[in-house]
Amino acid sequence: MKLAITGFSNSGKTTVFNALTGLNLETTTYPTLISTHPEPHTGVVKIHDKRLERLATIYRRKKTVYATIEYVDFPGITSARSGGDTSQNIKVFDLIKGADAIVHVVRAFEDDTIIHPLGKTDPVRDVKSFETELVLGDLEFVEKRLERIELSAKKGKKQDESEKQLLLKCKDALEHEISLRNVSFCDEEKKLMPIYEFLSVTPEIIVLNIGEKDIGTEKVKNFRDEIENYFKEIHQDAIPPGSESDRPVITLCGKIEMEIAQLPHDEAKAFLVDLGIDEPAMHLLCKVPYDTLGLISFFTVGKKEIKAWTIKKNTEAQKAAGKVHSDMERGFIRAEVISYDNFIASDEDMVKAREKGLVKLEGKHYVVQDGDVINFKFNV
Ligand SMILES: Nc1nc2c(ncn2[C@@H]2O[C@H](COP(=O)(O)OP(=O)(O)OP(=O)(O)O)[C@@H](O)[C@H]2O)c(=O)[nH]1
Ligand SMILES: [Mg+2]
Repeated sequence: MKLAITGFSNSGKTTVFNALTGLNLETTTYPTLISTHPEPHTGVVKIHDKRLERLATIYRRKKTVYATIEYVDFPGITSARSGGDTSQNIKVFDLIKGADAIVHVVRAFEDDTIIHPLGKTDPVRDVKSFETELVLGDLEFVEKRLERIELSAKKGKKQDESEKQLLLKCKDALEHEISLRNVSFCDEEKKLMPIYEFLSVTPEIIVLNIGEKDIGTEKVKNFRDEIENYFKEIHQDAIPPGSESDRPVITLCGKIEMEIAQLPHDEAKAFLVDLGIDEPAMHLLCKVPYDTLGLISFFTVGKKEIKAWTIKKNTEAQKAAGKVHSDMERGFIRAEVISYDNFIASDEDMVKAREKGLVKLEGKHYVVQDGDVINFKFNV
């Protein structure tokens, strides 16, 4: 799973990246330019899963393989409205395309010595402005694509009307500054949408980067409420609540979390208690994308390794087998499945679980559930 950390310059993206990955990249008080940092920074984090760890202590295989999140840190974007040069944005957006979700770092800390492109600290303004930049990015893309269609039509090439109609529908919304996540699409259109990798439908997690002095204060709560209310307002006529347009808001103090991420485990724990932080950002954020992206985990116990796999909700068994190996998908016969909870409830004993009939034989259309422990039977 790949998450793109992005947002306006000097919002604390690199600081948050360090907090999430435990790495120690340089943070600066001046905006980083893509010309000086053309390659984004990448950090890979294991997703801790107590269930996987429990299975590992029961089965004692050589290796335990966690699911991972890859975080990518980009230079900041600027706003056209504030008179900034937005040529960097398009380059940053090109890099973001292909990510499973955007982690949007929004500045909520105050420091007059660190210049923000939009001025005084104002998280709601930043959330709105960022959305506008995504919309403009998508609009530019749609216009180029339509131009190309126009051109090939002039050359007498056969047209794909459904593509053109979809792009025109998107263009109309984008020109009215409506983000595509707030537009309803029919099933046919939904099938076409993923190929364009539109920015304004990419799942987005908002990280409010708050000041050290503001942890646990009313001020932070207000910032958060304002953003959530804004989302509710714009979603009212569009998509029902609980759908993919939901954008979770997380608050954390990047600067402190970055320091914590560099500490040994015990020291970090004591520090967190002192500060009244329940769970470090690193762990908190690992959980969110699963919900936001509609993902689940299943487990396999092999001869050498115990492994967690990440799949989308509603994936059928045969497709899930393909995650493990393409041969397993091709030659799929059936899946032996037990839920993690049932396994634990059978005294962590597969023989007992079998006696109780809790190990089920499932066919290729079985919808894999979060926490399933699966043994795929296949033949190629
Ligand atoms: N006081 C305070 N300062 C912070 C916090 N987070 C980041 N900063 C400071 O803000 C400045 C910019 O931080 P970066 O993490 O480099 O910001 P960025 O968004 O990566 O910046 P660009 O990549 O240049 O767009 C640095 O001086 C950080 O120390 C915070 O939570 N509190
Ligand atoms: Mg940076």
